[in-house]
Amino acid sequence: MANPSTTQDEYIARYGPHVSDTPVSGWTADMVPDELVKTHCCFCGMQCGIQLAVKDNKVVGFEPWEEFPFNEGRLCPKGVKRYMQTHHPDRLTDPLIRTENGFRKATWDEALSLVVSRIKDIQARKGNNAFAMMSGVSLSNEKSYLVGKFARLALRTANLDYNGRFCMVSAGGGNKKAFGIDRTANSWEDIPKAKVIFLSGTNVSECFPTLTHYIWQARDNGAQLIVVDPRVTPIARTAEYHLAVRPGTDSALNQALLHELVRNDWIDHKFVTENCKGWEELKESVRECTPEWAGAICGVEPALIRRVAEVWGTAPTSFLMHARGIEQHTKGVENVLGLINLVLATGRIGREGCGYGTITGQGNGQGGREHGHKCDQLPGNRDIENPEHRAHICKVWGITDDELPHKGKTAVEIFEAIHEGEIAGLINICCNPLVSHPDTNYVREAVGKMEFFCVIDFFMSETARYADVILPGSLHEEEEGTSTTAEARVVRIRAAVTPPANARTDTEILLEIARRLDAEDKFTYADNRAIFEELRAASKGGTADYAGITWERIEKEMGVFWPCPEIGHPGTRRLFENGRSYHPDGKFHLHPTPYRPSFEVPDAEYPLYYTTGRSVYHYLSGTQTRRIKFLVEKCPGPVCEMHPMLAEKLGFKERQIVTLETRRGSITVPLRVTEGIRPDTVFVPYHWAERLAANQLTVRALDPISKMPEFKVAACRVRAANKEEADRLRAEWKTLIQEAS
Ligand SMILES: Nc1nc2c(c(=O)[nH]1)N[C@H]1C(S)=C(S)[C@@H](COP(=O)(O)OP(=O)(O)OC[C@H]3O[C@@H](n4cnc5c(=O)[nH]c(N)nc54)[C@H](O)[C@@H]3O)O[C@H]1N2
Ligand SMILES: Nc1nc2c(c(=O)[nH]1)N[C@H]1C(S)=C(S)[C@@H](COP(=O)(O)OP(=O)(O)OC[C@H]3O[C@@H](n4cnc5c(=O)[nH]c(N)nc54)[C@H](O)[C@@H]3O)O[C@H]1N2
Ligand code: SF4
Ligand SMILES: [Mo]
Repeated sequence: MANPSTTQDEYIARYGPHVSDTPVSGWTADMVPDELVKTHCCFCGMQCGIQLAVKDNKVVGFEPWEEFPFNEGRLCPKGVKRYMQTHHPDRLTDPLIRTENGFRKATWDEALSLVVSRIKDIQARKGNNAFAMMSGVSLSNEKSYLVGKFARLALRTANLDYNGRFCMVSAGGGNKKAFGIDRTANSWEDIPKAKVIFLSGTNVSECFPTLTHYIWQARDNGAQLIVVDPRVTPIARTAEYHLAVRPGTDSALNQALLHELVRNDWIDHKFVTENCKGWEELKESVRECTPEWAGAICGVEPALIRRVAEVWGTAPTSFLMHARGIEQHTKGVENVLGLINLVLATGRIGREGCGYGTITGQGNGQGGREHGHKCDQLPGNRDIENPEHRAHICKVWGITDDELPHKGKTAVEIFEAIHEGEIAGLINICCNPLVSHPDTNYVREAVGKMEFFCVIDFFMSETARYADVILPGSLHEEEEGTSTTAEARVVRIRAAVTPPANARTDTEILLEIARRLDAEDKFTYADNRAIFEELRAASKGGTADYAGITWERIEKEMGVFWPCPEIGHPGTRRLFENGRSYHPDGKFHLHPTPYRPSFEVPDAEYPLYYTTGRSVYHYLSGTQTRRIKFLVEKCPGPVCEMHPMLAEKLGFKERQIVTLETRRGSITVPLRVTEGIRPDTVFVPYHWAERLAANQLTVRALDPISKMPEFKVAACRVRAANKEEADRLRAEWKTLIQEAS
């Protein structure tokens, strides 16, 4: 539990600007809200509690929700301004159909008839799998579950995948291999109790600002901090030990750390012998992996690796966390397993102050990856190819096995199949691949080749611009439901308002399409609660078991942690307390993770590492935050971070406009010269579209297990921008600032 004695003011005074400095919105007399609705922020996986202030069916502001135990009223700049999107002038409120001269407004009946006739036509000619669906986990659990069922039973296609494929799948793959379950092992309550905090590949202060509070509490309690990141992120600035690895080399570092643990016998022998499988093989795999060997690969001093191994090896308690910095690689699963090996070798899991967790990114990145959004998965985190798992879901859905499609293509593979003409139609809900998919120029070509493309969104995203039909859907605060936070706490999302004008809820849209596709009998829900009730039954007996969770319990208990198999069950804050994993043999599985290079590494032609990530002021593909003036003024567009030594070598100055190039594309951006990055690496945040998209440069190479793209490593070169590029950039930034309101 967060320390209740730290008030928001004290917090800001102490820890700086990454948390709201406007804790209470001042209401003028004519603005006093009708109602304060207790719900959660629509953005990241922290799912901070917030109260939305509602007046005349409009969200007019917010108040902190201090009783919600995770964040106790604290919010970050995005959370503070989130309400501004609800009635933003850019909201789509009517269905739109593409014509030769752009989009025209249509009635719902006309738009839906067109969607359904095109689905039927494509499927009749090319087979059911020629029509695919892409989804996203900003959607609630109810909507995620509904999308999974909708794709399989209404569209009758195997080809459904989701934007978690760009986000959580390497973590999920590693966690399932090691633990047999895919969630963080502990609730955040264990963080302040740990004496060593190890953060690998996560910029927590900018990406999960409210989680940082827990790390600061651990610091107050005497914890030492280890950070692994090619950049000196705000949290790295405060760490005792910062290992600025070369992008893509974490597995060498992890092996060397384990080598040192073995050499110094900082191993929990009882735990590895009794509770783990694969120790001898793992130990053997790191025999030659000395700090000197790893240091040369990672660009880190061997002495620092030794010291960090000692700090980790001799810690009484510890909490290790990682995020996309180590996961978005062609060896993302291996990187996850390499870190889990460090936790298991020292036996520091499953007890107070001893924890491990991947920090889930998107709002419902946890729940959304459990209930059937993925091409290989069914609700309850069941395996779509496991006959027993299929039988359970067939029973709940009232179908036979031959009516349930098998495993389909993953996200990047869907766009490749579109490129090849194998997939001819797509419904895209809650995803903006023209910004967030690797190699966006390739995606644009793919999208242009489709026979029919339908987007369900509340804003005209860059992807929606390429659609044949756009259906105006709903925001987080416009539907009842639940979401599952990064610590596996299932929380209640409350409908504060109804969708404006002619817009509809996402659920209504999907149910109506299902009805028109003659699948009405499978989708007879009275309301979203009925969907949750079915989800409970569908998840029962799976690893992500929600059977004991009800909407009432969630409200009363301020969230319930899964697994929660029965109504009387308290929920599970800390996994593995009995020393057993979720594998049938109950053992924790250790896996050797030998180092191998990234798909593309710098060479004479492209001599620098290109890596990408986030800014505190923007969210994902930016559709939602690029429209909010406050955030755009703070951060109008992407800038490239570059070390002064590199800038000097290349003859660049601070704020100079430069062009970065890889084998796939180029981007023109201003330079930020900073000592906070390795001299062989440049960093660009990815929240912008078209010619400002960082993903024009990234590579479509995938992790073989998780099919996660390698967003974090590409080889690039940088040159001064020419006049035309620089003028265009200035015009683009001006437009970005003008368009926000
Ligand atoms: N402000 C903000 N917050 C967000 C989001 C957002 O868009 N904006 N998105 C949310 C979502 S969906 C997600 S997934 C999370 C992401 O949260 P994070 O994973 O914390 O954020 P990223 O910026 O993607 O990457 C984290 C760090 O990885 C480092 N890195 C790059 N390459 C490597 C490498 O090879 N090894 C190591 N060790 N580190 C490397 C980068 O320098 C960066 O600082 O944030 C969530 N929160
Ligand atoms: N280069 C690079 N690329 C990356 C990453 C990186 O670190 N580097 N990170 C990756 C990660 S971790 C992620 S999570 C992805 C995210 O990538 P995307 O999923 O493409 O990003 P979003 O901005 O969430 O796109 C969601 C779209 O759905 C809409 N939307 C949001 N909520 C709802 C809703 O409730 N209903 C409906 N109907 N629509 C909604 C938004 O308006 C937006 O247009 O990007 C990935 N791409
Ligand atoms: S930390 Fe995440 S959930 Fe909390 S206010 Fe910020 S964006 Fe929203
Ligand atoms: Mo993400």
